[in-house]
Amino acid sequence: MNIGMFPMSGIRVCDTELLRLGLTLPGFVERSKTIASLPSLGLLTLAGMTPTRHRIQYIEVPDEKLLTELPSNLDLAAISSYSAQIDEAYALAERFKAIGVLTVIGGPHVTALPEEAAQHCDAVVIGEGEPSWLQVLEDAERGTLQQFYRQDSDQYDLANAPMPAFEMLDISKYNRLTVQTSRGCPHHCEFCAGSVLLTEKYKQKPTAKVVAEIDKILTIWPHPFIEFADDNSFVNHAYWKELLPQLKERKIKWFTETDISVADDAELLDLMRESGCAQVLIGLESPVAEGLQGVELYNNWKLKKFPQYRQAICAIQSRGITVNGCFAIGLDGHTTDIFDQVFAFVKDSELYEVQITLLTPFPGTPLYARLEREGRLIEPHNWKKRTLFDLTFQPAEMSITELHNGFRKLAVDLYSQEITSARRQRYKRAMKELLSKKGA
Ligand code: B12
Ligand code: SF4
Repeated sequence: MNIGMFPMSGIRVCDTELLRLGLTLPGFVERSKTIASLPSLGLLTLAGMTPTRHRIQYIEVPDEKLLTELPSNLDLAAISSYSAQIDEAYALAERFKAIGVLTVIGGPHVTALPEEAAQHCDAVVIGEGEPSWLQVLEDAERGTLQQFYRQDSDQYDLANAPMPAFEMLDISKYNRLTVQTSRGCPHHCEFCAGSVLLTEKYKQKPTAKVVAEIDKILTIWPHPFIEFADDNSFVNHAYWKELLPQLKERKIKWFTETDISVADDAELLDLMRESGCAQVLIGLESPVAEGLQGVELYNNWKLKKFPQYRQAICAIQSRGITVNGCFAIGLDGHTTDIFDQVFAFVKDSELYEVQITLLTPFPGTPLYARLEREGRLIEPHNWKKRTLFDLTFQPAEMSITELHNGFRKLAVDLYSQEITSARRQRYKRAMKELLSKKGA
């Protein structure tokens, strides 16, 4: 078959004022620019396990309307999207269906809402794609494509993970490539829309497979920057202590997402730095304990960790690894003081990088279900606003306008040229001092 793989790869913000501000605020656009050029690891992985008798084209779709001409002679269009671009993904599927091309879609959004997706696509893959993909191909070839494919995620082991088809990429278009070491997370945050939506179990890929993926990337990109597409990397320290010396040998630079407990292990932090870790992104979520109450649903883990925040940031950054601290603004414990509280925390804690997002109820999350029950969702099915920057719910302790305006002002204050460079300079100074102390 001729298969087209279409990742919806745009970055979206509907709030036009914020979008305009984003264009002028240095600290705000940097991370979006960086991630905007990430490829779809999901589709590359499925491409990697596709039997060689099929021919595959990989075409990124930053905006569905820009795809004026659809590729000809396709038998199957495989589409991947998150919530924000799902309407565009459905529109693309409808265009393919209209010209007789079979369509299949996957990803966390359609995993949460398979019936919605089935109104637009011939087949919907629920959950992780790998355990269903060969069946999808066989059925498409035979003309017996089913409407839904669902496999028990417990049955799929990352020890069987295929090698992603990185060779399909035009590497000149990317400034980072993604590699996944794990799926899931042992915590259960109410708003989490990451891979916990795909698998309940925390799974890890054997280190030998991770190293093999990096070695493959090295054949197409000699000095790569790797972004680990994990939701929470350092759950199993022994695993990383086995992996990190092997990364060190390969002289790469890398970034990942983790919870704060990584700071408790000095040996691990040292190994991370030696192996090229540039930055870790940590979901701090709130600079005040009130906001963390009830966020982690199993045992209030995030609230329990709150007293260690400043010390942990210091421990990580003192290794020369910068911390990108993320805050979800609008948590139920947040009042109109939250904007000043975030600003003050960023200043005192000496965070190098900060990411503020609005708390966002994504479909399939416990947060979405609760806010729906409480009648607090604004335009519950307007998926294009699930961007992390558009307000989609009624906050508990302030008005919609207060949250909206406070968030914009905080973005202006935090990401201004002056504050952004002050943060960077402060970090550089601290590093210099540290090095001179070490040298003394
Ligand atoms: C890389 C990435 C991107 C890339 C995507 C690259 C691309 N071209 O597709 C870019 C930069 C474009 C991006 C954009 C956005 N992102 Co993003 N991104 C990520 C990130 C960092 C890693 C995702 C990843 O690679 N996962 C690994 C792969 C293997 O998993 P997967 O994609 O889910 O694929 C598996 C299954 O879902 C399934 N599958 C997926 N697609 C398909 C298709 C078919 C046909 C089949 C059969 C199966 C299948 O099989 C795959 C293998 O099992 C995550 C955070 C994280 N650490 O995970 C956020 C994340 C996915 N992004 C998120 C968000 C909110 C956004 C944006 C809205 C940001 C913005 N304001 O613009 C946009 C939305 C774009 C859209 N299409 O709607 C949320 C998603 C929430 C949600 N449920 O919608 C996440 C979870 C971050 C977060 N914590 O909130 N993102
Ligand atoms: S710690 Fe992060 S990845 Fe884990 S459940 Fe919470 S938000 Fe999701």
